Amino acid sequence: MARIPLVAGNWKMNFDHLEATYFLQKLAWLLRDAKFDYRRCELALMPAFTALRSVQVLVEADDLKIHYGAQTVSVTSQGAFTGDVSADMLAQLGCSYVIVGHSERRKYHPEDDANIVDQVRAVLAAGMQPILCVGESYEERRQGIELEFAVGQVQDVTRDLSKDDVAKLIVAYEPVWAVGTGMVATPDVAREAARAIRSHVESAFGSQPAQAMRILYGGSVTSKNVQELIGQPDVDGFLIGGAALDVDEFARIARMT
Ligand code: 3PY
Repeated sequence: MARIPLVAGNWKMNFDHLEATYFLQKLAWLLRDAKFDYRRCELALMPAFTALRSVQVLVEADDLKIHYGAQTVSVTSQGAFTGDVSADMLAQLGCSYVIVGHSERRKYHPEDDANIVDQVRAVLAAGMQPILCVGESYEERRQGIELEFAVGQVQDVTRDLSKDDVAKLIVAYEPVWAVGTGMVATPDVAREAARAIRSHVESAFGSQPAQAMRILYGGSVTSKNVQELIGQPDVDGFLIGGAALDVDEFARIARMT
């Protein structure tokens, strides 16, 4: 089964709504100029909540083929949860994706496995696709348990999901030691992790969801390392941090993927 690669920019807490709009306009212009084929590679941007409506307006007005989504979501649908944003609110803004379980959310917010499972369910129920982040810390890698750890995180989240839901899941293998550090996984490391995750899904849910599921690599991706990473079987694209804040660099990565 051919999987269309996905290049998703995780803007984290950067860009207000005007900067987001400017970035998107320039990106669309750069890609038009380069005759970018959106059917060959899907693109997505994940702005802060405050920029989502401006992104939606621009995407709809200019009929842009660029998808967008959020960086986290509430596990509840409405009510007295100050500061939270529900999955339905995001779906209403035209979001296609929601990042779930990013290592920065796991570190700075009380997002444990149970909460992450509930976020995944909320995103799926609202008709969007979760981008589930998994990956080991430096310590787990040092102990030689990195694959067990990353696969274990996928296992914990998918355990009670249906085959159909698993097929909609996107997994981003983002080793914590590579997030925002400038240290990128070698192509071998990315390939081994992606293969281990897909093999687990295949043995737990069968070949159809395993072959449908896109597995991204994340962690210090730039145009300098993207080509050898995308050449790895089972790596279906990227979740990009710092390099997604530079529109020329993001367009370069999109073209190289
Ligand atoms: C990074 O590359 O720093 C990321 O966190 C991508 O999500």
